[in-house]
Amino acid sequence: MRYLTAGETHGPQLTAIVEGLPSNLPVSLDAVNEQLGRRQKGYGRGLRMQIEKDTVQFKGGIRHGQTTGAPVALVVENNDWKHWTRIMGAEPAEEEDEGRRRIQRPRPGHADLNGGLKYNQKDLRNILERSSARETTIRVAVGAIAKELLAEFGIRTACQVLRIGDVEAERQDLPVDELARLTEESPVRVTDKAAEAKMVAAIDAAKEAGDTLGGIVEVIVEGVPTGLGSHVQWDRKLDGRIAQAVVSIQAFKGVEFGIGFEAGERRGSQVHDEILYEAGRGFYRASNRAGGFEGGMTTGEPIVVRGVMKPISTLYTPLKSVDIDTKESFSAQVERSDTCAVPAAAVIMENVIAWEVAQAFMEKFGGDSIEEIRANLTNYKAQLERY
Ligand code: EPS
Repeated sequence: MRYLTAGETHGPQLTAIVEGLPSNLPVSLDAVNEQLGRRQKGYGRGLRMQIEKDTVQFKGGIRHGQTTGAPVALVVENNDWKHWTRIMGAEPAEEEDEGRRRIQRPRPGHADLNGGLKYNQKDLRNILERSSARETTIRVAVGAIAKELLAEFGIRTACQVLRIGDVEAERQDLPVDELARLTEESPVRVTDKAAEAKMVAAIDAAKEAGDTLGGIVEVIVEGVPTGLGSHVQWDRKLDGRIAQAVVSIQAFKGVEFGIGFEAGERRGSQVHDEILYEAGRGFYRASNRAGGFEGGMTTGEPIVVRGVMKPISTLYTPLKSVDIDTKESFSAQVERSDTCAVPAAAVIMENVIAWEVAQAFMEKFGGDSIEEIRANLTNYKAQLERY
């Protein structure tokens, strides 16, 4: 399976084409819109989320609520486009047109300067528009379909926020369904109520100061069969693919599995998970410090991944930058932005990981229809029992 996205933050729409989905997968507008709605929520978001009410349109590959096996085309329109038609229109514009809202002061931390140099663009808006985290809207729509595919086979996902700025939430080891239910009720996607209040206060304080906050989020995937991914080739290791997907989310700077970076501090005996066996249950691990992976393959224990998001780079108290025309030092351009998008980032990470797991699932059990995949999975489970 593969997909590509297109579209700008203030363009008419975001688009994705998803190739390789099996036929007969039930997909509903409501299921995708639910994920889009989750992505829009969270304390600390800016004005843009009040303009948008992200809803998906199915433009190909889905008929009467099910996939047909053809490429699935997804569209999310930008409500804000109506204010940007002259600035962002595809038709030629006069060079001097004041309405272009040209950007010549690159914002530190964004793609602006590197992109401008690389693509030889003197209007950095051409970089900003595509590099914006708005693009995650359509990636979440794709991930929502991946979640539907996984759910068909009993694989479920959830996310939680573990840190915003200097406030850490207590991590509870909960089954995914309960974690999903509890975090959904929280404006900052935590289960720890004391931390929730402190996080809200920290976001308010950062906003007051014209500053931004990052944080750490976690995604858990339960019900994954043993043996997704492979040790035999570097680019087939599923933990490696998930790591790439996580760091590809705008503003993400790092990723870890299970106990993660703490493994560098502990002795081996305090890191590895002992193997046990029980008739009926099969092989399992006494603990899950590995976060669900050994040798790039799933162990059958829950996948536990954390990602770190840096504070959003657009600051209302801008940092120093250099004007690309005059080469003089200036304060960077201020563009509308969010104070904190960490709760939304958790939802994005959940959906991009759902895609990676679904892709690996299709590589292992892949068939052209849900029925064929189900038969392959049943056959594999029987093989594991005979092992
Ligand atoms: C976003 C939409 C954007 C920002 C944010 C994410 O809307 P606008 O730029 O029109 O205000 O709110 O993007 C960033 C802060 C960023 O740095 O990319 C969204 O839909 O999530």
